[in-house]
Amino acid sequence: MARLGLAALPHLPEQVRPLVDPRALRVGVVHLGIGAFHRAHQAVFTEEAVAAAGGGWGICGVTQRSRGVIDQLRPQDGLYSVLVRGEETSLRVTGAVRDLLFAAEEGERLQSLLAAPTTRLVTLTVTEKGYRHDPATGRLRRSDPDVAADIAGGAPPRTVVGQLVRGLQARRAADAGPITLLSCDNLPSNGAVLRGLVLDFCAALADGDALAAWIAESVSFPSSMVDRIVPATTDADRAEAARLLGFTDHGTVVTEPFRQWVVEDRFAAGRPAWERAGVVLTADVAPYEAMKLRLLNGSHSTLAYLGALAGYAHVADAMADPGIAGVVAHLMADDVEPTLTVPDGFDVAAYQAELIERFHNPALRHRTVQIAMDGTQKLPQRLLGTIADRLAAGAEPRYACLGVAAWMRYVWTAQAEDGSPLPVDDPLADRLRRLTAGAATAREAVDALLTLEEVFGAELPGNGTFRELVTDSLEALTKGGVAAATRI
Ligand code: CS2
Repeated sequence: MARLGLAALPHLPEQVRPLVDPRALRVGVVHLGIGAFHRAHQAVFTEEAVAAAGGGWGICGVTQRSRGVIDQLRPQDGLYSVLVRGEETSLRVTGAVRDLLFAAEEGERLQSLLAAPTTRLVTLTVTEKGYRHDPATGRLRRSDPDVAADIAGGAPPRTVVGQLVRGLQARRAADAGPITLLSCDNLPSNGAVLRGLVLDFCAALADGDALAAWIAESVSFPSSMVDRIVPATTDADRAEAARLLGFTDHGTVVTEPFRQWVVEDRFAAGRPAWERAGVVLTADVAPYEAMKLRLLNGSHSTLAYLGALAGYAHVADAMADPGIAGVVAHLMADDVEPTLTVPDGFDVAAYQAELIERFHNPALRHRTVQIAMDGTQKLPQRLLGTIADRLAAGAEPRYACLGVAAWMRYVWTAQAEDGSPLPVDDPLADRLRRLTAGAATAREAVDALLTLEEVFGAELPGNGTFRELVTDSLEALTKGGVAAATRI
């Protein structure tokens, strides 16, 4: 079977062709972190916006560490299909990605692209750990060897913040005009966090003050909330895409029907007409962000750790366990909901019901260990904020604390209840192993892990109620397993 690419377009069934002519689309967006999520989310919205209202908003997708996506998409002229799995399955080829770049090998090209007047927007999905910040404080980790190398002028820059600052430096020198940097990662106030990190980096440079002053005038950092569940693509997904296309597609991505994007409308140099594609453009993203991070991602992480420990490979299998499903429902309604400021006219109960339905989607094979990754970078915004708010209100956030305890059990034992190994994939994995190596009891494991100040902050570990709730849950998980701990 031939491979997808521009030459295949005339042979594709009408309903699966891109909405725009990829050949006619100029690059105006540089996207850092072109993984599956970007391809199933922002790229799709952007293509629809261009189809509705025009504009040179083609995307140059940048990948950081591995050539994987380049090798998938370059031979396909940037084309790939999005396979949507819900009650029915549908597929369409996206034509928004017009160029690809491997940052580790093409540092100069990345810098020129960031300095080009035609580039007016940079978007990012580099995952939580890609920001190289302390999750508890939001500050740049200057002790990180890659960050230190980038500050010292190493080329090409190895970190995302280093790439951005070097690109902005070149843009200022070229007098190429204003630009917007739009974070699309699952972090609260992601725009403000990115801005803070860029300025932290500037502050470490000899000529950083002038650059920081130019950034204050010329660069905007809107926040955004992104939502679409995008599990890793499987061989079965690729086979299905090939069947529907009549061509092989090495870059296909699989996702659910639901999609949402709420963006703070503060762009220094224009933007695609995303509102034509259903994006919500608003003055304040914060309430949406908190809702999504605490309800969806907080539940997701809790489900992932409890599910993986109990031996469930996929989210939908874990949701079929009444104990785990009960914990998720209570976590949302009892612990998270009272902490939220719900946007006017928003039905938060319906939102929760919809989330539960999305988690049950049997057509999505979303692996629990995929979500379990990088827990130290995810817990603060997903569960610890909820816990801190409820404790301050005098309440006992039992279910959120059970989520934290499940993470502890996962990283402490690195195995499921049936003894099979679980991967602890985390930038702090070595620290986690060292901290818990000597723990013989649940209480010792809790005491050891709560010393991670960059995750738990300085105050929360000193709260006795928190410590007891987490310890009780970890004891229940240790003695009676997930079944005992989730008996409500
Ligand atoms: C998940 C998210 O992997 C994870 O940590 O919780 O990727 C989640 O699927 C998305 O945020 C949904 O929008």
